[in-house]
Amino acid sequence: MSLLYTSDATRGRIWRDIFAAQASAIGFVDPGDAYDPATIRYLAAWNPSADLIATLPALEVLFSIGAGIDQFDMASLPPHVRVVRMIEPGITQGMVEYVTMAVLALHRNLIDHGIAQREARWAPIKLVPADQRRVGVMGLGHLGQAVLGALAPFGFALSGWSRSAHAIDGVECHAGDDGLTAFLSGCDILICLLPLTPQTRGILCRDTLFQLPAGAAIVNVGRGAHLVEQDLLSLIDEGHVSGAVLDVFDPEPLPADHPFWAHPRILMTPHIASMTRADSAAQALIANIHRHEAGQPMEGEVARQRGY
Ligand code: NDP
Ligand code: OXD
Repeated sequence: MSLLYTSDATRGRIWRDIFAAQASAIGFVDPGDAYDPATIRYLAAWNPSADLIATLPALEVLFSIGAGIDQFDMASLPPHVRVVRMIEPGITQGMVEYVTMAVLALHRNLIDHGIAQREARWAPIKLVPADQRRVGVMGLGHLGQAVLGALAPFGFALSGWSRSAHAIDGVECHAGDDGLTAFLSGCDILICLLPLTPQTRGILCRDTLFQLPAGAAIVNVGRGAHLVEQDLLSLIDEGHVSGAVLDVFDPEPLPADHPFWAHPRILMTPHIASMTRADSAAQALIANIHRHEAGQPMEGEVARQRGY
């Protein structure tokens, strides 16, 4: 029984050593090894081709090497193959750090101060106390809840929105289409931590962003296709949205002539909010394979028909 790994070579070398030391019963192979495709029960990959999947008759589980699974071509995957997203402490820590940085930058008016600096203009802005700054998270999953936990000690007024109802201490929770308007109207800073599904594609559009209070700002760390770019640009031009911190784009890399690059009210990073950490991810993967073999639920298993 083997795991086929088809991603970054540096991480692959670390995983190979960890599997050899801690889970030698699971053979670890990559495309450079001579292996019998009929022995591959597990595939760890970012975006495996349909051609590769077709060569693996014994495939049981497809593990994403990242937290998202929207990159998978589910149609090419036999219905019995289980799909698992990556949940590991490195991804969570990275996301918590990034969103905290983005929220504090927006809360402390870094976009306006940056514009003033480039114009050599001394322009103090009155502080808004954190308890008067309303911060809302779309997506109350593994990462959304971790981010809310990290923001709580600053004293922000926190809220969240998800598909099903949640109850989280210190967070005003909203759910479903019926809860969206009330949620949006109470977000001075809106963070998108949704998975990309047919229901969430384009969710950050004029219709929703216009329901934010005037002057609100957004942080998109979900997926680029959550955002309708032209709608964001026009709402910034109109002054309804004051700025954005964007880590994800559609497509990636973003073309060099895209208006986001030079926009004074947009802070951009190249999809680095968090990254799978090699050592802790290997442990998470091994633990999930053991769970699968023991007939237990795997952490991060995706409901394929739901899309996340
Ligand atoms: P989870 O699956 O744990 O959580 C998803 C959350 O989104 C759940 O709360 C779910 O609701 C909610 N949701 C899903 N669909 C809808 C909908 N139609 N309406 C309202 N809420 C919805 O995901 P994670 O927290 O692990 O990850 C979230 C995303 O973050 C990833 O899919 C990926 O796109 C992105 N990401 C980005 C990274 C980066 O570097 N920029 C790194 C890692 C992840 P419910 O709780 O009711 O099921
Ligand atoms: C992920 C990502 O899904 O990097 O892990 O976006």
